[in-house]
Amino acid sequence: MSIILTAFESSPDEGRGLARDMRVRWALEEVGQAYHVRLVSFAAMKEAAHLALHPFGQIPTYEDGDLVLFETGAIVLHVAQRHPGLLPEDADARARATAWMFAALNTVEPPIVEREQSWYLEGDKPWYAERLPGLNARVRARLDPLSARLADAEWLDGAFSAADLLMVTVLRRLEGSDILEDYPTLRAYIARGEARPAYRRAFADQLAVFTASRPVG
Ligand code: GTB
Repeated sequence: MSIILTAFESSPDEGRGLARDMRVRWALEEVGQAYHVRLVSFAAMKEAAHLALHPFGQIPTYEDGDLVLFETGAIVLHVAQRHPGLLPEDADARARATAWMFAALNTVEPPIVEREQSWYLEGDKPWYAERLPGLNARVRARLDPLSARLADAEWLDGAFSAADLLMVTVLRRLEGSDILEDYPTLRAYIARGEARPAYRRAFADQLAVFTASRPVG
């Protein structure tokens, strides 16, 4: 039985590892599970075969035998529950790590995505310059307490866990924006995540998809 993920055939992030398959690749690398990737085009994602795996026609999906999952939070949690290495053994510590997983996806990621999408969709509109300070403020309202809470700690709650994996991938979506310049603690936290061997393997694999899709010459 082998695990199969879906990922963009041609990712708009151009190999920067910002699409959400990166989280699942990283999780599987952390727990040492081999997987295959099926690349899908934007058109194929909206066709019946893919919609049977993902009701919203998105990537990533996860297949393992008869089990089909969508939503990266659910997939990473499933991987972390099935294999040692991404969640603490202690029940209370596991519950706290799960809370941080939800915090990454439900509390920290939404304003980051809203800011990013506003740039894509409205960046050329006359009102965008007026809207940007509000978008930035909502991102900072999450980064300020997160940075304060992390302080000198290496990871969110004890050892590295699925919560850090999700939080680092969420924060990476700000890379290249000037916002992170004000958060050295979070920049160092992201760098610690990116330095993990499992992250590097996952990143190299998704980059190889982009490199292979580029025309030669
Ligand atoms: N909540 C779902 C999850 O966590 O799995 C969200 C899944 C999702 O948004 N998938 C995106 C998708 O399939 C790809 S990752 N979009 C196509 C569609 O909805 O039709 C989001 C993403 C896309 C591109 C970049 N980028 O270019 O930097 C970053 C993130």
